[in-house]
Amino acid sequence: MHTLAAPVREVDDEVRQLVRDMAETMYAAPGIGLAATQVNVHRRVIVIDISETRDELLVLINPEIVAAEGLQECEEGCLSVPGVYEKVDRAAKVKVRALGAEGKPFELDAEGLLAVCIQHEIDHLEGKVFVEYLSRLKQTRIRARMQKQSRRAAAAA
Ligand code: GNR
Ligand code: NI
Repeated sequence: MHTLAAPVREVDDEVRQLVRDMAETMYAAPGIGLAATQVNVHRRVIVIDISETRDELLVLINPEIVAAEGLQECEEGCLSVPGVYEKVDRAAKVKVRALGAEGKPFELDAEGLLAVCIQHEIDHLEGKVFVEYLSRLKQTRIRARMQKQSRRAAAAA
């Protein structure tokens, strides 16, 4: 979870398959975004779908935030830290440059939840999880709870 993802050199069949698998995992979860880091693939690949209808898949390969402005606070959750929802400060607007599913470069201006999600997913690629923005005390509590849960899961297996 704390591994730095490497850039994709070429959007080939393998990368396209990864994107398909990640989209399936995100929709099944269900979640509004997924970084390759979360499926233990350390490449700079993100899928996002914040639509109500779950049919607006956004694929970001080698994403870079090229501009950011303002501030917003949003309650975030993460598939990698189940059950934890906490407010995090993020940029209100971001301009992101990335390659699409077919390897074509594009730029996107995002705000609101989409901007939050893009920042959350890019953090995953850098080995960062949103709980790292919380206070030490909250992080300690979250860690203790996750350890307790994994001990329970191990005991039940
Ligand atoms: O499904 C998710 N919901 C969410 C809500 C608020 C802010 C960020 C997110 S991302 C999360 C899925 C996830 O963990 N992606 O890494
Ligand atoms: Ni997450």
